[in-house]
Amino acid sequence: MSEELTHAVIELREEEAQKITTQLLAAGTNPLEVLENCRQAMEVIGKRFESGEYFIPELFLASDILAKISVLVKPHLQQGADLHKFGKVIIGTVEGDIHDIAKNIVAFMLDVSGFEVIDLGVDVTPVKFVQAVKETGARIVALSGFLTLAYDPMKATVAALREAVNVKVMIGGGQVDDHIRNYTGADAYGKDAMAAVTLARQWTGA
Ligand code: B12
Repeated sequence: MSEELTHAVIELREEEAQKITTQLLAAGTNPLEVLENCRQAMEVIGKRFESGEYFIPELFLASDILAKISVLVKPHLQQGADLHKFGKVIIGTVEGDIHDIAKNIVAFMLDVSGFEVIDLGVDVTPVKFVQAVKETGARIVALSGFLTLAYDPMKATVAALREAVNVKVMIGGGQVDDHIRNYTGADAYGKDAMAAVTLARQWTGA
């Protein structure tokens, strides 16, 4: 059944994907498993894009399907969770980059793990990150970026934050790794949404 979900997402069958998700959740499937199916589907979709089988409209449709599945999954992950008790996290895709599927998954996992997430969206300038920290008093900033061209804006954002406020900064997305973390001066790099949650928990003692 859960492979059927992966398949429906890969084939961009929106209604079927939502129907299977509802059935899986009603049958007590672990919501994290549902998200893992979506991640696997995105991996295949990414490969199809790279091989020229899928184009940009297909990627937008995939992103829309994932957003709808997230809405269905959210109440199941939040059961019993004490909402937003662990503090605020500011998240955004850095300047010049508009990839947000992964950023939305990270924001979603932080949210359902008890953090108050302030999502600044995509193509976010260093100044906007600094302003948001000042306005909200958040102690953690999460930067996402998929383009090689995003590394310099990440570095500039970390520098602007260091100069103006006292926050922990994590980065992730695409080819980001520990070398890029070193280059940008961020405190940590996380390979996926669960790594983001683990880091935020460590930094807040949650
Ligand atoms: C979907 C996609 C798009 C969609 C984005 C839709 C959207 N709303 O996000 C669209 C069509 C808009 C797009 C546009 C472009 N894209 Co594009 N895109 C992709 C694709 C196929 C998938 C990326 C994705 O969403 N993966 C799904 C997520 C869920 O995967 P994930 O990485 O496992 O996610 C986890 C981690 O990244 C991590 N994470 C992410 N952020 C963070 C942050 C923190 C703090 C932490 C801890 C963790 C973390 O957690 C996530 C969840 O577990 C990739 C190819 C690929 N295979 O990756 C190319 C890719 C990233 N794109 C690429 C390019 C070049 C572009 C364009 C420039 C194309 C063009 N010529 O117009 C434009 C960019 C425009 C811009 N200014 O940004 C290149 C980048 C190459 C490079 N080295 O720079 C890639 C690699 C494709 C390729 N091989 O050429 N793209």
